[in-house]
Amino acid sequence: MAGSDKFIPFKRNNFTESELIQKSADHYQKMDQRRSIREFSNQPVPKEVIENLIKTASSAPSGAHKQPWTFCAISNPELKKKIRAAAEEEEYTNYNGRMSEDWLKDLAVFQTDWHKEFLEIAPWLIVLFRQNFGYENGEKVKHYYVQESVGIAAGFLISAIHQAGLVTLTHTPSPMNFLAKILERPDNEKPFLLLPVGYAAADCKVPDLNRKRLDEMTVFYS
Ligand code: IYR
Repeated sequence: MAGSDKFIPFKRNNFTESELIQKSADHYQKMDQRRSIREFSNQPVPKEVIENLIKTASSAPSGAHKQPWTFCAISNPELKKKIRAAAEEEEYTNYNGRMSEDWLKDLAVFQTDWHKEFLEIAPWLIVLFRQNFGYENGEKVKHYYVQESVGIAAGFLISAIHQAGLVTLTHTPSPMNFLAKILERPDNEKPFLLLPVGYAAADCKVPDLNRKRLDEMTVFYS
């Protein structure tokens, strides 16, 4: 197992109510500034930062603590070029017939198209793979709630990227199996998300979106 079979003391916090209110409000303010970014600077980001981001993502909870994920971190220009070419090929087909009229209409505000230059400009690409099952000492082992677990890890990763002062985009070129091929992943791994990571371009603009109000998305049962 990934750990011992003992229980150990949990180092708990014991904040006052006003501390809780302050801390949660501060965190909300910070997280509310996060935006999905498609215009990246090519300014390098140290590998150590990427390592810290991935370790944070892997602190996410997972079904039976199986940690059913692999993070591929790519700064190699040749690989980024290959990934861009393959993603653009799929996206070209998507934007020219594979996506419905409704879908294209819903995307209009984002002004996206099949061009994905950010895949080469961003200093890092992180490709998150989900492991449908695992291998331990060459034996297949079961994984549970894989989608949920990897989705939560992706959320942790996006949050960590923002906290570090960098930007990303949850990019899902579809279909995405070209990523498993290019990165030569084993048969238990399927691509889940592709995240370019870096600084935003100096002249970067984002769509003017609103977030749901609390009362539009919350039901209290007090
Ligand atoms: N994968 C395409 C299309 C796309 C789909 C959704 I849903 C988005 O929120 C944004 C884009 C692309 O990346 O352009």
